[in-house]
Amino acid sequence: MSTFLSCVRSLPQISHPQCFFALSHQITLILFTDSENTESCGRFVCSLVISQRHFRKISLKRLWSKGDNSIVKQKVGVGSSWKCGHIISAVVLRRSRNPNTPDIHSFFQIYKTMLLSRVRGSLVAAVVADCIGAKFEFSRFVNIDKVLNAVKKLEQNRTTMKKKVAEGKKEKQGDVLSFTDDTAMARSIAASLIEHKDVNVRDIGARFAKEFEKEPSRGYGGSVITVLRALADQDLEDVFQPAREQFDGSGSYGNGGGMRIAPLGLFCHQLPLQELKEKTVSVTKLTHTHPYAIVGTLLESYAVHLALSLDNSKPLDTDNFLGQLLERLRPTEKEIYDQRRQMKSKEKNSGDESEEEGIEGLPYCNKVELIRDFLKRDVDSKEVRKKLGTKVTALDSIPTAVYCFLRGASQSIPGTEERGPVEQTIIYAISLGGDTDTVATMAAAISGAFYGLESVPQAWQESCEGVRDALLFGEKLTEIISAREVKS
Ligand code: R7I
Ligand code: MG
Ligand code: MG
Repeated sequence: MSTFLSCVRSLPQISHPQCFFALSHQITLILFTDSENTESCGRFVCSLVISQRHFRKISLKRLWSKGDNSIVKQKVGVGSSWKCGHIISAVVLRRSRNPNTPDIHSFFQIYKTMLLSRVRGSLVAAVVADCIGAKFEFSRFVNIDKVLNAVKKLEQNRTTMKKKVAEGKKEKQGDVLSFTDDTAMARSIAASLIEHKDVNVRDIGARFAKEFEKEPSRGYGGSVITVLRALADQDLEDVFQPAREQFDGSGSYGNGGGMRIAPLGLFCHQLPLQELKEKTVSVTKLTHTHPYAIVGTLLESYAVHLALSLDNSKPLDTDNFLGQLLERLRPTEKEIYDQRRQMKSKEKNSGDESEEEGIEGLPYCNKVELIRDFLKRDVDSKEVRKKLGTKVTALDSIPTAVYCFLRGASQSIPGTEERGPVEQTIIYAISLGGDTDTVATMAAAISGAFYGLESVPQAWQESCEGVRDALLFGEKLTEIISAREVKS
């Protein structure tokens, strides 16, 4: 048994530090976990196994009926070095006579392949949404038809080009849409995470600055450029200082934190939520210190992280998604505002906690509740623009991105019925107008993490700058996620 367990331990880990697998008598695979992510993790593994058809799932109830917890533990040989918590899922690996039955190693290989598709799906969908959305940013009259015409044109161009190549004519590159600041900054975060295998704010700040210096006309926010110039100073003692000084010390509440955060949400796959929260806050504070920008960025990183963790073998349960999102967001939003009030009152040295000007209640949670209501009825674009917003400010765009993802997942966007959910999400987000590249990129990052790369049309991928890099970043991030050492 001990040789057997050490063999199990050496398997590519499924990457949650508190997630362990044990194999008993080479027929039973049981997932043990103490983590807060147990449910989704368990469901994901079960569906993966079932999808292979060589395995038969037995319910927890049936397992219990065969013995109590201690017997199960004993049966699978769980030793003291194994963290065994709440058993949330059990599957039986049936020994098949079929020589093609995947063994445990190919089981993990399948898991990795699926993860790769979803990590890449998120990054690539975000890039194409930024590229396609950029053309419409702040243009006054946008609607579904205009966006559909633009994507159809792009698709036709690719078809024509392929035809020409097939006829032996010389390949022309065709029009390639450029990405904007949203992608430029997300790439910096992805590249830094890959190099350092963790968040290194100084490095991310330096990359933001270098990227801006190299290509300043990618459409950066009006005020953030001051911060980016200051971050170029390698001797800067406190990297958060320039951002703190924005807007007379209140910090920017633009959506620039949220538009670039997806790689971090993916990177933190199956890490504890606390880590995701802390890392998101520090990356945001490099440019945006206003609590609205911080909470908005957290909403986006939580949404990407959650989308990646959910079982995508069945249609998304939008109500459940919102419920889980709110469960994460509510304590976080309260905590961020409380911290800000304490900081401000300390600054004033008054002793009592004064209300931060303009911050009342939990506006992000209220907007997420509004999304729940919107999904239950047929809401027109005008109402979405008015109540959720499509502005450059975080509070008026990040919840909108979550809504666009869920609306696309519900496949209820008129005129786009024949298209998949990622396409619908992107087209719909852009059709709302306003900050089109940014709302679309944030919505697409969530959607791609759930539906995977296959949901992003090839023609779109071939028409946008930066897709090849996104594929590469996706591959490297997946390697890091799946090779993460199990911490005991
Ligand atoms: O947030 P940020 O990086 O901008 C991102 C947006 C995306 O749409 C990109 O596609 C790109 O177009 O820009 O840049 P910031 O300059 O920090 O914020 C954007 C804008 O929000 C600012 O230029 C201000 O107009 C507004 N803003 C504020 N206005 C008043 N008071 C942000 N914070 C404040 C504030 O505290
Ligand atoms: Mg932009
Ligand atoms: Mg924008």
